Amino acid sequence: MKQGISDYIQSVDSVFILIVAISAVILIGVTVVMIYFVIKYNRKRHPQAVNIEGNVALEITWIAIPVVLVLTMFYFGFSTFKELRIIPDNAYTIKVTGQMWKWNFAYQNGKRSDTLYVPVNKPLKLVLTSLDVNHSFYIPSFRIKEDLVFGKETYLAFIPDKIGSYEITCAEYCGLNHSYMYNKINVIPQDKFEEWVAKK
Ligand SMILES: [Cu+2]
Repeated sequence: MKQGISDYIQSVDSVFILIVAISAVILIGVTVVMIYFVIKYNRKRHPQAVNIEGNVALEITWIAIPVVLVLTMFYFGFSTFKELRIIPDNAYTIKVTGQMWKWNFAYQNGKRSDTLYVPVNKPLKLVLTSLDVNHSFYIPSFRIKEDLVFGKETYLAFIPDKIGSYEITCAEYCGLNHSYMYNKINVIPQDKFEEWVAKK
């Protein structure tokens, strides 16, 4: 990610509003036309059905409009998502391990914790994996979500640019105590982080 998380949050929210708006237009459009046709072509007015043999212009239109709408949603959604995959050269790497039913975070010097501590304004690369089933690393406040898969490493990058404490949760049902996979990410000043991470 080249931008801070605040800008990313805005991008994701804009895409969300765009997709909801397009969906609303489709929902209302289809419903209105459907009701109109139900009234206009009801049995009393048109007792005898007329067979229509096809209409090329109409068929092209009803293919083209949905294709444009769907590709618009895909374009903005994917270009926003791609930001998570841009790893800055100076990124600090943290290994995230998910297991039934807890998180484990490993820092570059080998320190481990179950609550995530990160320095503010520092690009981060999270490398995620699972020890058992599929989990999903989710920080709702940051609009970040990435699956953890057994036997495979996934990754994402972001720059936390606001100090504070935010929720981390598992967003993929992973068994009986799925709801225990709840923790915090604490974004703290750089010097505080260095002090914290140096303490074993
Ligand atoms: Cu889980």
